[in-house]
Amino acid sequence: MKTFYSEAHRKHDPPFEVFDGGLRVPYLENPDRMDRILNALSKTDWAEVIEPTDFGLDPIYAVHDKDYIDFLASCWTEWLDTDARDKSTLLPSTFALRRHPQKPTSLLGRAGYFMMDLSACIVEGTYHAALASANCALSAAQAVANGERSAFALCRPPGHHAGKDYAAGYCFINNASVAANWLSAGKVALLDIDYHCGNGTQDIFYERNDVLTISIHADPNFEYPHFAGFADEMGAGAGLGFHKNFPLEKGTDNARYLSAVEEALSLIRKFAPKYLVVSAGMDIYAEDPLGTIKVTTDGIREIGRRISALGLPTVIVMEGGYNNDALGRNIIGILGEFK
Ligand code: SP5
Ligand code: ZN
Repeated sequence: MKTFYSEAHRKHDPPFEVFDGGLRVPYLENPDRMDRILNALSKTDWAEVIEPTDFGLDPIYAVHDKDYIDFLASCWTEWLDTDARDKSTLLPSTFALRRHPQKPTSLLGRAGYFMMDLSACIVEGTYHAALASANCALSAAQAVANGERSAFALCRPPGHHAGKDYAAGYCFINNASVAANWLSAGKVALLDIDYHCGNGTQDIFYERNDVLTISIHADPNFEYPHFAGFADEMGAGAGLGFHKNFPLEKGTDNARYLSAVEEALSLIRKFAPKYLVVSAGMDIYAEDPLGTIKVTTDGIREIGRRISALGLPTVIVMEGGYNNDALGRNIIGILGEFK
């Protein structure tokens, strides 16, 4: 299986993130995650790791607002020009609610406007890494458009929390959405199995009927991102009926999770897309430090088997997953069903 991967992610290595209560913790979405996956892939006889192609900015502007991408491009240099005492990561402390915000011009104003939380930390290498990550997703989409049955985008940073005009939850550019939009000359289904709701993907496609978006995740009534992912959010305008959320309770086991997967797959069959994009977060794993869902490695393999049985040309995009010891084995579990 073609796996698109760039070393550019290594320079996106924020020193910390901030949890609820103001607790500074080491950045969970760290470069070691990729090493664990690369190591596991290198032990298979079917994974071929390839550098992504550069698709330029147009496919990114097609899903994100230009002023947001411009902010990502210039904010680090601007941050170094400020008189902040600790410049180790750009992290604002004031955030814009999307009620009647005035578009700010200052750096910290824009940071608070274009960022949703305290885990989308920006450092010098972030923008370059985010572009390379999006190019991995686009390259995997191109491989599938050219006839591959499946391809893997080994993306870091991940993407599914990034909306049209904001970074959130370790995500800056919505890789899976960029790929799905690039493929959307025909109908595309995007299935998000990350533990967290794919709020950014939901935001991007909410009013579109050519991309069916489905997210299976921990109920936002108790889990991040708190403000999206509820069952009654089903799309709007032309997109009404083309978004589906499956909020799940704490402790969800393999059987319950797989029943949500089956419901999602029957919606996809009915939609009859040309391509499938999977936002593959491995934080559904029972031993994940951020998760509360109890899917095992066997469960992850079974999820892969059932998605693969759709028989659709499929782009698998890396999202979250923070139990680094289990990450390689879990990714091999799902990818192995497509090889
Ligand atoms: C891509 C992805 O999986 N992003 C997840 C971002 C989650 N950030 C919010 C973290 C909330 C931390 N709550 C602490 C619970 C520790 N047991
Ligand atoms: Zn997640």
